[in-house]
Amino acid sequence: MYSAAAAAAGPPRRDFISVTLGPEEVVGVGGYNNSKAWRRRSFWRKWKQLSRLQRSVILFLFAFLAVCGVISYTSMGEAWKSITNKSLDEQRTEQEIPGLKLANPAVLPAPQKADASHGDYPELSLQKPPKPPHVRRGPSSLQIKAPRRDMRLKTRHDTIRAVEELVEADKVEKTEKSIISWRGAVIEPDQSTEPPSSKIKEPEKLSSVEAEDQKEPVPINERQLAVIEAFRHAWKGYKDFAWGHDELKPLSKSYSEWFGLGLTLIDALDTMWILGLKEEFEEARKWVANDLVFDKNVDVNLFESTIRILGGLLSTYHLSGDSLFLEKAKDIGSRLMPAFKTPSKIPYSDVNIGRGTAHPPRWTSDSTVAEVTSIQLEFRELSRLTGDEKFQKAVDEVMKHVHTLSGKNDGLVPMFINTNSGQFTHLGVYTLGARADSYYEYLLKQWIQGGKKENELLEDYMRAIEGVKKHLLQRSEPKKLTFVGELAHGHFSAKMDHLVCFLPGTLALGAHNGLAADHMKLAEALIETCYQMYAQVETGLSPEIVHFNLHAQKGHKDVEIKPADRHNLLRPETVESLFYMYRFTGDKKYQDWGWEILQNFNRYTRVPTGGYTSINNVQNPSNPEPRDKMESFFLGETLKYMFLLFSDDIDLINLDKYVFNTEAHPLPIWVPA
Ligand code: DMJ
Repeated sequence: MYSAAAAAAGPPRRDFISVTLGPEEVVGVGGYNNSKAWRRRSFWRKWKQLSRLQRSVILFLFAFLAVCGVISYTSMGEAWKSITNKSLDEQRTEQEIPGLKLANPAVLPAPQKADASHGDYPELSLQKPPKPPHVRRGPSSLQIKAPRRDMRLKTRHDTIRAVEELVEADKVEKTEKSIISWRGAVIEPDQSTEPPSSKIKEPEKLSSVEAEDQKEPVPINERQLAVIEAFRHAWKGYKDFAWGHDELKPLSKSYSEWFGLGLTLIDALDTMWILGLKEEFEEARKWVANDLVFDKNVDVNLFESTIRILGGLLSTYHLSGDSLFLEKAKDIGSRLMPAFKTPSKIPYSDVNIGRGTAHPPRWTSDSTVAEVTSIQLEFRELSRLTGDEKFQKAVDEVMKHVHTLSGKNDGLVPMFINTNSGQFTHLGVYTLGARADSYYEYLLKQWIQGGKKENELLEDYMRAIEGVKKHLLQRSEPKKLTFVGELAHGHFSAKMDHLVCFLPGTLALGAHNGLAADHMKLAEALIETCYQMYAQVETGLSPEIVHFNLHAQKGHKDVEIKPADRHNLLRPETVESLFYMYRFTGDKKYQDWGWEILQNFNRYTRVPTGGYTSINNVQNPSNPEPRDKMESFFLGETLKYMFLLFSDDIDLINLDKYVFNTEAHPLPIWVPA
């Protein structure tokens, strides 16, 4: 926690500050200087400084290489064709993991949208030929489908206007001092996700997602408009009462501080980008540029600051192409690295980002398994962007170590791991909820991020899902809902955290990526359960934890709630899974369920003066007992997934190009360079 006492302590150590760029590489407001023209001039100067002999040798070498290139291209062409013509099944067989029956070939009852994307992205197969070197790299272009005639849709510009009217926001667009190209505008790919500094090594093997041609402004619908309105209402509260602070307290019109790093603002950046909220984004961007300082004597939680801050900055960098966000990401990423200096290399939970020291919680030398295994997507991406492998090395080592550990139960992991011994502790308790949840999520997502090549990750994921099926699945009464319970020292408990509702989405994502078709079936069953966790409750909002009835009793519902568990923190997991399910099946019921949830958030958690609040009692519609706190993930995740769920545009964060971190920040899937 950030405290005045801590802030008053000694001067910060600076031995882990981020890479500093030369002035010519620094991007400021209004300009980006890593221009082709600059590079051309510099290259020409160097060329002219060479002797005639040196120039001749270089020219000869180029000519020689070109001839070799032509010869080898011709001779490899046939072999390459035969590889790429292999069916997906054959390719899978080649990659099969011993002991695992991996993939049933047919995965999804794919909707027409998903089919279309298959055609576009052959990297869905496991062995994609490398891209030619001229391939452009850069941020995605988003929302790029032509308006559909059969729907009452508006263009993005219409939408923004409508929302502005709705909330009586500023009527006149101010003259734009455009910081960067906005959304559909053209961003030169070589000014975007390419590492901006010559001091930073160009990533060798991997490239980012390919930039697409710019297309029509995005059509969006009434439900998406309602999400935009909700976001702006939440943002108004944050702006009026908590600007630059971690979380809004909407009732007391104040704020709470966790790390003192503007958590809500950073978490919300890419949501604003995706929703098309230009003014809000630019204002927030200014705060990041002028006020976000990591050189602070403050303890932060490694996991939380990685998924929210590092993840948020990286995805905003990818979407906007604005290198300010990459610079900030490098800064915070470097400052988090001391966490890995432990005897076992399993990171400590807490880091002082100003002093460069790290430590476990006061009462234990354990870390949480989910925390140490759910920081990988972000650090791996940071290495790819900076060319500095230390970030990826540190987090990969954790995964490799956990892969070899004993103490798992058919792939299910305990909740704690010791930072000295590197061993699991508190053995015997297995859950897909708090303290273990995103371990499973990141196994799959790292495998996807890395181009589906890292078999140990896939092996652990597949094994774990088998473990879930074997030990944790049960059906409730009377509706026979499939749910994921917990196992404690051999005893099954019918308890399920709302957090577990990430699982249907993750299973569906795996199935979409070629894993077993029965994962999709399980996803369908589980998302129905997660929806019932809302629908069977008086406010239509899920509690934090439910207990399922295993025995039919007259007048009893499937879902039972204990008094200590009946709060709702505006969590995203069910909406997140609804989004994946809709993307992959096209079944409108998932949109309708999400719509019900949004309306209930509006009914019971919206604070008239701005913001939304978590509540203490989802069972009491006449007094849900507001808790006076808006978690940053409501803007970072819940509303973002809501907006994506209501969209019919699969290019609005295309799931064959991006993988979401556990805080809903999309990061590019790597493709071979
Ligand atoms: C978020 O910070 C992340 O989704 C995390 O993985 C779990 N908890 C919250 C949301 O519920």
